Amino acid sequence: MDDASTLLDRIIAAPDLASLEAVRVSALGKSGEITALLKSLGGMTSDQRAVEGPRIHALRERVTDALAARKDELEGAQLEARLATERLDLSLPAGDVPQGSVHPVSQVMDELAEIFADLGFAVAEGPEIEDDWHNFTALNIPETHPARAMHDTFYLAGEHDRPMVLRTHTSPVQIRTMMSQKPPIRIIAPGRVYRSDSDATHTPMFHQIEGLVIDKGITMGHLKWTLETFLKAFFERDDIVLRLRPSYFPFTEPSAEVDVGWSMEKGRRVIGGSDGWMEVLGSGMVHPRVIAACGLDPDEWQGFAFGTGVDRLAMLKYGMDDLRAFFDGDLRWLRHYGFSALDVPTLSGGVGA
Ligand code: 2U9
Repeated sequence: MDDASTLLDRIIAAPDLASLEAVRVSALGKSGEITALLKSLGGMTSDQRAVEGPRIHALRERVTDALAARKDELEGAQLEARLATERLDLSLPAGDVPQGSVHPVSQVMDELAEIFADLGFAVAEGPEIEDDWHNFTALNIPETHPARAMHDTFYLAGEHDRPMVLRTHTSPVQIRTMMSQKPPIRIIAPGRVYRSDSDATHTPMFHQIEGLVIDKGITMGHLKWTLETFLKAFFERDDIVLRLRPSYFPFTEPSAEVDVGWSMEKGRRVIGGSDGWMEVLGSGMVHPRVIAACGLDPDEWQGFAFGTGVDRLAMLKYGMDDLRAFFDGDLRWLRHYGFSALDVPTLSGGVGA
């Protein structure tokens, strides 16, 4: 078995893939050693072939296996070497490459998720194309209700004569959550909503965030504390004063619009202080009919809900004055108002930190 041991030694000693290929050709190629041995079988007597045949075939198999094993080893080593040289330190600043920025709406959405996570709220999501039941009926807005017309709904053709709608608010997300999860529930539902409305202060698509708490013994007191704590953390000020004004929404009873105090600083109106009032949120106690529509007993479970526009919150916090600029995709605006991708909201240190 001299042929075998030298061949196997050469295979094991092959320093790289090219040398290994050379050994393979010299053994198994057209004029290779093993190919020649296989060819020699044709000139043998049947007795010789009975002895030599199995020996030569076994040799070919051992050499083939050894070649495959060495190939695996060399390829593994080659990959390791490549990975070692191509290692990239992602914490280093990027070089002179075009840099994108985080849109203020995304930044504010992240900040809101962070603040409400600290208060024990989970983020819930749902479809933007909704059916009429989840967007309206379950929220105590029946077909004849004037609020349907108020919402300037975009209707889409649905199946079986059931029109679908582009959700007019994120409230259907809370309906879906109440129907699929057992209370207690503490969620925020941020996302895109659509209304057929377009002027200086309205765009057909805008961003909302709504919150919902369902538990036993929930009162307006819990609502007011939650909104005050949230606004203090969001505007990063302690002098936030709230005023709850009675209002009407079909899905809450009682309902309240939430005004926050503002003051003048360097000629600008800023949130905080009490020179005047500005409406920032809508809110209320979840209507017992909404709780019942989701299959829960309103005598056992109560809750509060609130909603506001994310684009408007961003404008108030970062001093932007034109809502339409949010959706123009103007790079100069984004460079001015956008945030660095590495500028992660830092509120996780605690609300008000
Ligand atoms: C469920 C029950 C109740 C969500 C609420 C408001 C009040 C509200 C507006 C603010 C400005 C929308 O962006 S805006 O136009 N929202 O005033 N939203 S209470 O109430 C709910 C939601 C879901 C199941």
